[in-house]
Amino acid sequence: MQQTLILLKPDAVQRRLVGEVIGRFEKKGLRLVGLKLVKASRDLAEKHYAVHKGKPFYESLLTFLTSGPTVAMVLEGREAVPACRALMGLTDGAKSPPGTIRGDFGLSVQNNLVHGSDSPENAIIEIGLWFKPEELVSFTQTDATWVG
Ligand code: DAT
Ligand code: MG
Repeated sequence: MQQTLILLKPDAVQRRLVGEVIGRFEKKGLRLVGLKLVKASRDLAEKHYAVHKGKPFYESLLTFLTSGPTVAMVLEGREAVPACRALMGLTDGAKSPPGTIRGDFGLSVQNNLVHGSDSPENAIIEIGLWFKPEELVSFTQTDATWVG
């Protein structure tokens, strides 16, 4: 079963959108297997966004991600990576369609509320950055046969 790393970035926490956003992932049918509140260190933020090192927005992005608490989650389910990316919408909130998290709650590119892994391979790497193996809880959800 596919897993993905989802972050509710500091803007989502500051704007009190944590419950709303987690609710969307839950209602879609994703299974919550890890959840915690983290104030990301510079080191963690650098590792998480290593692929963007050298880009003009990199320093600002790190300042943003380390500016306050982030809710880190591991979600599991069939096609969890693309399913979560679809719920999130496009990177730019202004261009993201209504009905998506970024489309419904923001206009910004940087302050776009959520992070979601972009491939199963990157999900494994990112989960390893944010969670220790013992922090993940594997269980059978009672509606699994209905949700898929
Ligand atoms: P996504 O988060 O949709 O996977 P990404 O991996 O390309 O997008 O970029 C990571 C984050 O960096 C993104 O959520 C917001 C920020 N970002 C991307 N492009 C940007 C830009 N042109 N200006 C400012 N911030 C940007
Ligand atoms: Mg990305």
